[in-house]
Amino acid sequence: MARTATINRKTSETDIQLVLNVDGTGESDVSTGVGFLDHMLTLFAKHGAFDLNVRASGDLHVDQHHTVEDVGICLGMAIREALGDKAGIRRYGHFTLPMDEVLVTAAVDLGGRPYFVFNVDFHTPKIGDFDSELVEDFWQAFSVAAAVNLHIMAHYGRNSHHLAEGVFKCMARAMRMATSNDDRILGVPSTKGTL
Ligand SMILES: [Mn+2]
Repeated sequence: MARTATINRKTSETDIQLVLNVDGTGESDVSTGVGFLDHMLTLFAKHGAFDLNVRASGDLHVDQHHTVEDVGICLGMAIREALGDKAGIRRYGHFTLPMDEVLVTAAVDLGGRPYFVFNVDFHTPKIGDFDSELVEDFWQAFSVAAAVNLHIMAHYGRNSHHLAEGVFKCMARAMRMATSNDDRILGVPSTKGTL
């Protein structure tokens, strides 16, 4: 069965269409009105080998927060929907990724219970015109919407662009592992029988 999802989510703040294929090849077409978020989602798709199409129009005259957070919600909803009952998946995933002077670790459990730990210190409040703190807000929103336990930490690093990019690339690889199928897992990977 195809592990895909199409999300349409419209509020008074944002209007988002997102299409995800978990078993893709890294193709993406992303336009959110927030250039740095487009950059992050494009590399998330590439390094996760997910196909991702995102169209978002948000209240950027307020600021970027609603748009970034709501795209995180939609990506989380799409992951949850695409994985269905999660039969046969690895469930756990982790990666440690270097990005020039930055080293980031991400660990995920697709076990159905949201939890979020983010231990990344940005040294500048802005990355271009992007608010650095929105990286945390994006993944927090994703964690709740996808119902995943997500731990992200930067061991060290200086440049805020590299830190953000390291986080998204590392999450891509951790999610790629966690969502991949393990042919030794015949049902749902939980002793409780459900996730
Ligand atoms: Mn970059």
